[in-house]
Amino acid sequence: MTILDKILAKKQQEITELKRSYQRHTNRKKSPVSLYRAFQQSERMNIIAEFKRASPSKGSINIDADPGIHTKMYEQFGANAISVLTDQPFFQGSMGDLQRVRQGVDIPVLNKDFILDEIQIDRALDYGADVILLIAAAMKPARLEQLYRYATELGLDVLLEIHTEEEATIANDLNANLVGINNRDLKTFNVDLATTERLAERIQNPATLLISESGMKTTADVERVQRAGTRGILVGETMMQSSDLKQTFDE
Ligand code: IGP
Repeated sequence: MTILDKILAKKQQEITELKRSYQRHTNRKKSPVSLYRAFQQSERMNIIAEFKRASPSKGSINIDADPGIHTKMYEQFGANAISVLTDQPFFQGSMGDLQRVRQGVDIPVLNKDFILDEIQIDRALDYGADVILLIAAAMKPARLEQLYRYATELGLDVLLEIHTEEEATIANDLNANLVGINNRDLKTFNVDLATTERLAERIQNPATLLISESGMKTTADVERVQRAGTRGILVGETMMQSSDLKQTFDE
C-alpha cells in the first residue's frame, strides 16, 4: 500500500462522516474569482504560496503557524494566490485554516485536499475557496471528469494535478485550463523537477496554464521550470520555513 492509498482510504472515511454531518452554510462574501484569468493577465511568474503545517514526508514543517498572519504576509510580499492544505490526518490542516486565510486575503484561495466527492467541493465553496485541486492519480478518469464538471459549473476553477505521461493525456482529454505538474511522486515522495520539463511538452492546448508544484527552493529552480514553459509555481515548505519571507519573494 502506497502512502497515497493510505491517504485516500482515510479520506473515504472522512467523506462518509461528512455526508452524515456536514451542514451547508453559505456565508462567503463574494463569488469565486478566476485564478486562471488572474494568472493569464500577469506577465511575471505567478506564485501560489501554500499554507502547509506538516506533511507525511517531512513531518512537522511549521506546525503552529498562524494561518491568517502567515498568509497575509504571503499576499503583502507578492503572492498571486494562496493554497491552504486542509487535510487533517496527514497534513495537520483544517477547514478552519482555510476560513481564517479567507478572512485575511483578497487574492484567490485554493482548497488543497484530496477531493474525491462532491460534498468536499460544496464545502470548499461554502468556505470561500476560489479554486480546488483535483488529483488525477486519485481516481479513474470518468470520476475525475464528473468532479471537474461539478466544480466548474459551480464557478470554481480546478487545478488538475498530474505526475505522469498518462495523466497528461487525461488532462488533454478534459481540456483542463489549469494543470499542475507535481514534481513529487505521491506514491514514493521522490521529487524531481525534470517531471515538469517532461510533462509540460505533453500538454497540447496552448491556452492551458501550467503550474509547477513541489520541491522548489532556489531562484535557479524557478528559472528551470519557467524555461519549461510554466506560468506559475506552487511552493509550500520553502514558504513555511522562510525566516525572511520578503527576501524569499524578492528572489
Ligand atoms: C508544495 P513543497 O515541496 O513546496 O512543500 O510542495 C505542494 O506542491 C505540495 O504540498 C503538494 C501536495 C499535493 C500536497 C502538491 N500536490 C497534493 C498534498 C496533496
